[in-house]
Amino acid sequence: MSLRTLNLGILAHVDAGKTSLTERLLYAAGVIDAVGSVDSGTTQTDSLALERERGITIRSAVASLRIGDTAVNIIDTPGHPDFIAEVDRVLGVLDGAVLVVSAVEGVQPQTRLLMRALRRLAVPTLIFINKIDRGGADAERTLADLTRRLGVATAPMTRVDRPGERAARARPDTRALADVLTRENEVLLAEYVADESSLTARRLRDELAAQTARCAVHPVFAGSAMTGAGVDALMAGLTDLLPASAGDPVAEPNGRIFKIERGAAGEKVAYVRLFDGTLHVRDHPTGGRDRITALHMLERGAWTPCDSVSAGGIATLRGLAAVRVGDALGAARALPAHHFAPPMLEALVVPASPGDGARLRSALAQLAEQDPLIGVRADANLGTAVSLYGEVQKEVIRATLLAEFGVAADFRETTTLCVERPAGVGEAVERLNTPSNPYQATIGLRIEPGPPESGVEVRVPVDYRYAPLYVYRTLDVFKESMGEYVRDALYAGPHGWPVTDCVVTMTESRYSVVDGPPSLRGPASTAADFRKLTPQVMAQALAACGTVVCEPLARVTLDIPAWSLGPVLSALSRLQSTVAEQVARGDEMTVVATLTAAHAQRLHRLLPEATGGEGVLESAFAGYRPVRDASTLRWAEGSRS
Ligand SMILES: Nc1nc2c(ncn2[C@@H]2O[C@H](COP(=O)(O)OP(=O)(O)OP(=O)(O)O)[C@@H](O)[C@H]2O)c(=O)[nH]1
Ligand SMILES: [Mg+2]
Repeated sequence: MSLRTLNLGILAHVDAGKTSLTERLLYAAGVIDAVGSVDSGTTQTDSLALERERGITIRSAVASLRIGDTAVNIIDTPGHPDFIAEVDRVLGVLDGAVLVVSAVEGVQPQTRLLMRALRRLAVPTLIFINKIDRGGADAERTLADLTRRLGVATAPMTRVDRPGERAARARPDTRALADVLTRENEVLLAEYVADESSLTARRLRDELAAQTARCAVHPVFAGSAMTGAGVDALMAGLTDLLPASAGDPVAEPNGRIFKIERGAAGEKVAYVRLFDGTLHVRDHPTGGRDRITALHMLERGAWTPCDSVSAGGIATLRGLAAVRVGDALGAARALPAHHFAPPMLEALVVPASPGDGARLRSALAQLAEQDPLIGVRADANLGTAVSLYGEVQKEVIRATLLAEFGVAADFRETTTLCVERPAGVGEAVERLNTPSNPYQATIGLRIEPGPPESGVEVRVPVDYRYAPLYVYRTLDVFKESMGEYVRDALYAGPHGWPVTDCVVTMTESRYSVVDGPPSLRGPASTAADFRKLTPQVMAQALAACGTVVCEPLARVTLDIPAWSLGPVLSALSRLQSTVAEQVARGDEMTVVATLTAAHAQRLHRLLPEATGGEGVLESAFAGYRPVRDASTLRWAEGSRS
């Protein structure tokens, strides 16, 4: 029997029941003998101490089970918006997904955000309406809510008896299927009109799988992760309706690292999804010197050592010291842009005891490696700043620093994370053997504005004769190293924010050697000379062009009761928002507006009062804009410049 592999993501708004559902699936498939619970901290996938304590998922976790001839790798993801970066990385490695929606709360902000991302990436997705056993559960209303608020075609697969009771059950009911499927397929519609009985159950199921695979429709199951109701039907749906992974095991290896953790001995453990090819122990899949020292695959719930892994599955790799989350392995694949907004907040982090600075920085660097969307910036004057999605993440980082690294640290107030863009073109040069230059190197740099959201581009059009190749081995290594020094130097511009959306060109480069011509004679230049001189020249070039501080904008979508439109619009105007859209739908309104990220935070806090607790806010990154009102940044300009 040949085994298919399905890499399945479980996604949802916080608390919808992803971890409970994962646990229930593992139990139903016989992987575990007893169902653990989130509330008592005994589930398979919420395994971190902090997750068990708080009852929320913080990191994505992988588990596996077998359904018939399908090996399913389940990735349970966090739902809290502060941990969206975890979901971001996982999206690119999925064959299919289950989007969980609570039958009590219905569609929530994160539900919409995730559904949009899943559809953008064309990930075939089933929907599970969970918690049908809880008081107030209404699967019919939730289904209507899904169709209306997510704007997607849904195919109901089950019907709920006794909703809201412990005894609630979901039974298969696909009477609406022909109707849903013929809407998308005219050939099927013609057959249906000619002869209703031509659409056999088999035919409908194949058509449903085909439409699900191209995200034309989303099959909707209902049930309860708590009681297990409806879970069998969902499991059948996973194998019948979602496409298994395809990949060529003899092609060149092509994989993506989507998670990194530390093993028991502190070693780096990288999780890879292998799309093509085969990896063996002792391979060098990164092109560098690092070899794979051990490979593990999940087999019926347990990580099992193996000699090789082939296309399709998920494995852990040890021995690759330099890999980071998001890295491509083997045959290069263009890295996709992030699927969600970058963090818009930042806070300074300071050690509780002054002597702990170095340990704090090294611990933060390790955390950032597990999660590259967590930016850590070190600045001689300001200390260390961490970019953030929100307050819960801040608490989690603080607790992690203490528990895993033994470093007590405090965060200062959270502020908006701004950027600086060059205001024009700036150039500077420091030459060898001149009084202002304490280093043995000549470096010239020019900085100019790049397109918005283009990041930093570094160009090093330097001839090999002007690069100290006895230090850097090859010209490419020199160029890469210069690129790194420049990026490091751009961590903080004249106003203390990271400099971005610019092109930096190396305009001059010279080194000295003991027996060189007079202008280039001196102690042999070292890498440290180039590394240390770069920030000095960069700072001069930045001072020459000047920079514009820009703050992040948020585009918010507000779903509010119609009666609250007045108070909401007046709050939006106080917060200097631009209202782009107002749509009335019965006694509900949707308002779309753009405002600064700092004001969006405030709106978030004002909303419950303005809408009697009924309003829902969803916010997305909408680019950067020059700061108009520096006071919105709180300590930003005051203590930084
Ligand atoms: N009554 C009932 N409660 C449920 C059900 N599923 C989950 N819960 C409860 O809902 C809460 C959240 O469940 P989790 O499984 O942690 O939800 P999650 O989606 O994994 O949450 P995060 O990972 O933190 O986003 C817990 O208290 C669960 O016991 C269900 O089907 N019925
Ligand atoms: Mg969870």
